[in-house]
Amino acid sequence: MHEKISRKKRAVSALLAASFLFAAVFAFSACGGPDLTEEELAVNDDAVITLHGLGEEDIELSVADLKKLDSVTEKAEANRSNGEVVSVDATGPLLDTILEQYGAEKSDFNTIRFYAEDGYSIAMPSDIIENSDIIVSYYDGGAPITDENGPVRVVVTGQRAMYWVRMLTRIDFETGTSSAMTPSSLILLDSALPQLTEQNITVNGGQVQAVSTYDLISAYGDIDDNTIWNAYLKAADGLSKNETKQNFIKSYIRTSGEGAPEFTGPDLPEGMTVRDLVTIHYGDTAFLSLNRYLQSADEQSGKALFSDVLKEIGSMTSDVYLFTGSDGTEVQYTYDDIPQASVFLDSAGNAVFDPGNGDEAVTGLLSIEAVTREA
Ligand SMILES: Nc1nc2c(c(=O)[nH]1)N[C@H]1C(S)=C(S)[C@@H](COP(=O)(O)O)O[C@H]1N2
Ligand SMILES: [Mo]
Repeated sequence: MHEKISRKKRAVSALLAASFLFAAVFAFSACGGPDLTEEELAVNDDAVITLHGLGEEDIELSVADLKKLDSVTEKAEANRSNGEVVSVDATGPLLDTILEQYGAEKSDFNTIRFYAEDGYSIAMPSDIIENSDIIVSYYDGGAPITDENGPVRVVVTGQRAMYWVRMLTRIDFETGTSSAMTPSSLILLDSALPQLTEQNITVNGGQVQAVSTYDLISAYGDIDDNTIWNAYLKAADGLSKNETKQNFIKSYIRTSGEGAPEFTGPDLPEGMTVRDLVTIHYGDTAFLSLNRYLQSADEQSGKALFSDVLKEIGSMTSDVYLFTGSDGTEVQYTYDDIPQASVFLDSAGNAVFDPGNGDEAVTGLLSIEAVTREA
């Protein structure tokens, strides 16, 4: 009798132990992601990313190297430009942790640019660098990141998916201050683009009409200026991008259809295009789409004060400005003499400068130049 009970007891406790073990294993695998062997977890260990700008020489970091650093695991979501949601459960070191190894920190840099295997690249501006967790992830959902997404993906919590660079190959750390935001001349794209040769280019299998940025800069900017490294693009929805000169110069501006003017090109990955361009800054030349600017800024009056246009393109401060029309007309005004000056599009779509003092307007306004710059 006694023996029987104790045998039963033993059976019960064995069952309890087994179910406890089962539950524990189940719970473990549920939070640890898929059950993968060491070998399966290590498939990408030899993949390498390059860090440029942290010292004299470039640094090569393998996935195996990344795994040796303290890591975080975060579930994150981001919006694609088309409204869809990208979600990940990312594991990897924070960019801060990587930088720490080299005695650097995020705030040392003005811009950090990420490059991918497929030609995609994006510059991250300093406000995003400062205010977000940047995870250099090697696992998604506890498993190595495959195909189009990996082996390494940048995940920037709370920021647009365009910063979540898949197939990461290289990170450039740039220290130079962002120059170029104080132009000395402004070109109106509304007048400039029609003067240049339109080309038929193929983008995503479709034909579009576009003007090459090389032609645009050759005609209105300084194509031979070797001190220019970047172009700055701003769109009607507030999106701003910093593009390498190299990528900028080999691309195009689509001139018609929805979303025009659009920065695009046959060789530009889809995610790098910028629709509804309002401004482009290239060296000390600024380009403005008056059409897009008026739509985004002040639909009611249909015109913009000259002083607001100056603000939009960055402080192009001067005592005197020269206004030039496509037909060669030139007028010059002292800033203080034209407080009511405005620009607008006439019914034929021509950009017009109205000095607002009773003088004749300039129709087909092509450029505005700062003649005497304030010291
Ligand atoms: N390598 C690479 N990464 C990229 C892109 C790309 O074209 N190539 N597109 C970016 C853009 S614009 C978006 S919206 C997201 C889309 O994320 P998904 O490809 O996971 O859907 O990836 C970003 N990362
Ligand atoms: Mo995107």
